[in-house]
Amino acid sequence: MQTIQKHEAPDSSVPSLDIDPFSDDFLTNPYPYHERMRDAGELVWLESYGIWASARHEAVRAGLNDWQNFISSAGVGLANFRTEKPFRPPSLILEADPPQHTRSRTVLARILSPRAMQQVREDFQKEAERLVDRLVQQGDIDAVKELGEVYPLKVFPDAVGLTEKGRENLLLYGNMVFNAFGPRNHIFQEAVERYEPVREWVMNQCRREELRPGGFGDQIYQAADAGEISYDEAPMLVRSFLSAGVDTTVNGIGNALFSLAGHPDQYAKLVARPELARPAFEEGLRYESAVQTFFRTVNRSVEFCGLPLRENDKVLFFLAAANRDPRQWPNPDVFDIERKPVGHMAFGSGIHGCVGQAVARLEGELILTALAKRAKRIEFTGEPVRRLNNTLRAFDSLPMRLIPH
Ligand code: HEM
Ligand code: OVM
Repeated sequence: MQTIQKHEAPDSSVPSLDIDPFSDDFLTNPYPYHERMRDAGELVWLESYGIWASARHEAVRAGLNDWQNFISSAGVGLANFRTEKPFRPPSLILEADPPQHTRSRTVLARILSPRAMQQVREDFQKEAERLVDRLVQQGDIDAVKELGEVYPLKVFPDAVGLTEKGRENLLLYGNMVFNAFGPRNHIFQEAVERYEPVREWVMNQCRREELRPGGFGDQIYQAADAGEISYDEAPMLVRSFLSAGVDTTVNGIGNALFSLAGHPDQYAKLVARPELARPAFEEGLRYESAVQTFFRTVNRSVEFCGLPLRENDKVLFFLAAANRDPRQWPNPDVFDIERKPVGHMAFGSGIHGCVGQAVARLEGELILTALAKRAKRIEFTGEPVRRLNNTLRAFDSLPMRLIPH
């Protein structure tokens, strides 16, 4: 089969924009660019990489739900695995289509089911309370280094069944994997400079001998024992947990703390009603989406949003732009923890919609509840410092003061 790289729009009537969605400027403040893309049309052509971009809520939802035409097995980043070498062996769930995807998904979805969440909830809650107790006593904290990173890096690897030693590798690995969905720009290059030792550590943790019996990781091997998946597939699915399970919640929590500290009226509402913690975390994900984008690859010629897409075209779906589409949300740029943003795209949609979302929500709920019960106010004490990532909306540092009740 001959595959041809296409870098031209199909014809001159296509709305075309000269925007680089992976430039420092775009990643620092994506929102004005999101608006330009949404207003230019349901589907627009980005000349910078010769790709389609979808930034309206309705189109993002429709595209992500059409897995037959918009496939994942050719990669969910800029690279087309049919013509370019993947950054790492493809994920058996994220970068797979049915029937492989279905097999992997069935196993991971059971391990991360609501029932499983009931079983880990107590441990996750104790850790949240212990950590926030200590940080509120401390008062001045870096909400990224001391809270956003510390909590997920404790509870999730504990639940997977990893050893304590070397867990910081998970943050480096996630940062690399999410950068690798973008182009090979300076952000990617700087992140992967020390890839090899991190990759080696992560792959070693995926071996059954390294995983505590009964933990989420070992349960993947139990699925292999039962014949649901092969023993070759098991370590790769543990790798999925270690790739997607930490940086996402680190930044989900970090972004929620950023939004709450920047909107003291909303934090006050949370203090008055700590039961708003879960919807507040959800609104945080809508308002500052931790995962900003994912790609799909066009499987065969298809019309989408009235435009002709060709086999192998790449489509970039802007989850974060969909989450602020005024066609979908009243006052989308207002952070309102009582909004209950049903239908947001921060976890994706359709067959690939985040399989770990119950874990993410549990962590977010428990951290925000613990904080609301212990700190009457949270205030910035310095400038937030962003960490640019080709896919994640992230911070390196959030200097904050936690003021006790
Ligand atoms: C899939 C976001 C937490 C594991 C996804 C997708 C998104 C996403 C947008 C869809 C990918 C696509 O459509 O191609 C997030 C966010 C999180 C989070 C914003 C935290 C706030 C987690 C956690 C895990 C996890 C805690 C735990 C293991 C996965 C996996 C997939 C996935 C394995 C692939 C699912 C599939 O392809 O069927 N996530 N995620 N995620 N997520 Fe999450
Ligand atoms: C995986 C994987 C990696 C990164 C992200 C993700 C958001 C999944 O290896 O399966 O989902």
